[in-house]
Amino acid sequence: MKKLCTASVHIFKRLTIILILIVSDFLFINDSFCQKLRINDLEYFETQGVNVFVFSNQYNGMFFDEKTAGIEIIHHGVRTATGGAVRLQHTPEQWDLVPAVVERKVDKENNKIEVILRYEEYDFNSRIEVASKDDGVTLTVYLDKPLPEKLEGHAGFNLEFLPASYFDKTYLVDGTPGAFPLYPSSNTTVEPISKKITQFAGHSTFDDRGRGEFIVPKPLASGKTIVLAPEEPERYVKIQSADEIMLFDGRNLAQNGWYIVRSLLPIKRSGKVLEWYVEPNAIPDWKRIPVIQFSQVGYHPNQEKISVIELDKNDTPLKTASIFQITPEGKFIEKLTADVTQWGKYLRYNYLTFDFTSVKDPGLYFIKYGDQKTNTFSIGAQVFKDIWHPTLDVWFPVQMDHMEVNEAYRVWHGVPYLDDALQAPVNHQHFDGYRMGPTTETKYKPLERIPGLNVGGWFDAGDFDIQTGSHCNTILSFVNIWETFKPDRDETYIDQPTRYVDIHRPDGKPDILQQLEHGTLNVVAQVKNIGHPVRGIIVPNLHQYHHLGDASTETDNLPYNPNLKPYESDGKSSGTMDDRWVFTGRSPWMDYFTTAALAAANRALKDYNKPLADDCIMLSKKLWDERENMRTTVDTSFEARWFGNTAEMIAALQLFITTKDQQYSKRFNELIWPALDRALAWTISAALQAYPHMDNEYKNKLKEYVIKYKEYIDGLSKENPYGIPMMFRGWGGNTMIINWAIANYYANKAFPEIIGPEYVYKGLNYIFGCHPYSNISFVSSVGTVSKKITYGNNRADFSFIAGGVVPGLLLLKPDFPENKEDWPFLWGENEVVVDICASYIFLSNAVNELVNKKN
Ligand SMILES: [Ca+2]
Ligand SMILES: [Ca+2]
Ligand SMILES: [Ca+2]
Repeated sequence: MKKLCTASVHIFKRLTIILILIVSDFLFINDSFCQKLRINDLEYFETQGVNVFVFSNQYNGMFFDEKTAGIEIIHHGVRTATGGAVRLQHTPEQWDLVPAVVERKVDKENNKIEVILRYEEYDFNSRIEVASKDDGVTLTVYLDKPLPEKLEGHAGFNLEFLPASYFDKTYLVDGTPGAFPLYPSSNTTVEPISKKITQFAGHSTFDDRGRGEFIVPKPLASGKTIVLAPEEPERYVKIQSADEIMLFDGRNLAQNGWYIVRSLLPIKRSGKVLEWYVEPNAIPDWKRIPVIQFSQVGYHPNQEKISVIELDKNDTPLKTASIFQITPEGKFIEKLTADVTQWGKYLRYNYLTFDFTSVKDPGLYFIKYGDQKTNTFSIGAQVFKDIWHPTLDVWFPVQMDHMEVNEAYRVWHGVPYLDDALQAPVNHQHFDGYRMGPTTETKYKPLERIPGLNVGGWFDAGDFDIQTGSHCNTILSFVNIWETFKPDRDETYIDQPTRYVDIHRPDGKPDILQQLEHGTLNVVAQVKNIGHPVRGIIVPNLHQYHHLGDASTETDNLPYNPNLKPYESDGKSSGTMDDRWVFTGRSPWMDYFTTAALAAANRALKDYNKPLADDCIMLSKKLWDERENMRTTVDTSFEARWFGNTAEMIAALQLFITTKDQQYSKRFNELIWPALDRALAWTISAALQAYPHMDNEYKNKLKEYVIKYKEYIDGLSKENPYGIPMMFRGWGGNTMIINWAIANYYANKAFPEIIGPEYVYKGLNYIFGCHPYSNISFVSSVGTVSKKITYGNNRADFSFIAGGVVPGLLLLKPDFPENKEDWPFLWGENEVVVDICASYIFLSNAVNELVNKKN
């Protein structure tokens, strides 16, 4: 007889033990009935405390191995395992080949999921069957044909475990103990490059310094039974096989590697070639602890204050929640106990709301629900006053390209990329999404030096490229911030001639204008020296691209000299081809977007840096006029399809605001109304930004759209308990939520009788902690508890850059939202990018203005 599963015990809990035993003897003959892990309606294996996903998430080909695909385990509420698949390396890196799913079959009746995986490059298929058995699953690999010879000794079945989930814990391999290494220091060996399975498109993450070799990690341990964290019921996993199982540390090759459990597939065999039994422990009747979600920054006294409480679906909601004030004596005073409201189910959790709007006394508070107490937060008139300071004071300075950046005793980085930049070669597919077509679309020959580009700009994100598109976005935000709020905050010393930045040191100049100038300098340099804006500027080699550390060491900072040998230098130039490349393909989208950014920059810079402001408007008009002559061409670029002609609309608007020339308002009017009809939520912000500059006919007509827009935003509170637009793609949705709240600010400003200020606050409350999964503030160093681990260029230190706003929640399909705070390397959750931070500064100022407005 199989061991009784918990669920069955519940069914029979009113019967006597004897009756259970008698009944069970004939009822439970069928294996599947008593298996703990059963396939649910969402087509993954589930028991209380353990979920096993089998390719619910697939490798998408965009950034290759994102550590969010394959067979994955959600273990007591935390995703601890990923990448279960046939793989071609012991410890696959991001750009190693990933298998495509040819077929996925879910057999609910027999509790089995089967996937066929394919490596096109090797014409190699494998079939994996995952089936519920006892307290775990079996993972079985079948081959129709023996392994291709080239994959012998390479192809194996891997399952990856999150290092952060196993830090400070131990393992047993056939009874032999070991501790999981906090830092990688296991053994490796070097093999000739001829034996290497080539990475994506022939790129290489490894700089072999011309030696024709690569690194192969050796296992930490190997055996037939591996037990992970036997001491910890929440993390205990047992893996058994008749074949050898190895345990690797993937971090020897890449800091974002995981611990990997792996068995090589046998050579010259077909049929069933490997079987594992995997048993993640399930704590009986486990329930996830409720998460009380609220703004870590706190609340203005007059603001609506609604906490969202996230419950395990097996949890029984309590009737009430309370809020306590903390006195100067350290005493807790209960201010309010009120009924909670059931919102219902969203994704995998049940939600309650707790309204404490009536609590208005300034002070420190915490919320209590059952045994759960939150950390402390404020209620006060000034809670939003400083929330954008870390972003402008610290985050933006650290991102500044072509500058040395100092902060007190710390140098964030030296002056990088003085060797910018070479014309990218034609017909080239780059690994970060950049592409060159058959011509350069410039006067420069492939790999010829384009002068004047080693100035201004920001590192796009956790990587170091200059993306022109996000620069235009950021420039537009900075102009809007300056024109709307005039913040003259000065806490940064920025000296362009000596390329030196000093954080927390005023220099008599507003930082917003200095940052705006810095971004504009690079975009202007592009248009001046190339003739049009480019897609971006980025290192050519993959072994440079994954750079972690000081940006000034990603290249050698010496211009490339083909007369020298690689790694050879004459002190002024070098023979190493490491200078960044300029991807110069021209697109209408980028032209128009740049037209808009430069037209706007002219206004904010004209009293600050007149020559640069003059260049901005001159180049903006030049791009517009050239585009007018080319308008008949159909743009099939990704950006054009994605953004439609909103970029042209924004260009026309910004040129109109700057020049007051009617030709631009005419074009804006031609474009805006169809755009509003096509995609109201996406274009309302532009329409509202135009509002103060337009005539009464425009204003009256727009009102109808704002009424419709209100219906849309009111509908959001039926879609999720937060009442904001949640969006789940391969990247968290915080940018969209911030931009949504900004649109609501413009709507409130133009039509306060239709759109109230709460629609603006909601977006910021979400960013500050009233969001699924956890209640952490998504802005590092803002709020009582905020992101301490993000995907910045210092991510290998498990650290953050103050003021950075992360993308937020990633959805692991079908129902698992995630934002890890113990692992920085999931870019879709934790990578801070320039444009979101500029939007965040705008929204922060907007909320400050609104809460302090006298009604
Ligand atoms: Ca990038
Ligand atoms: Ca300053
Ligand atoms: Ca160089």
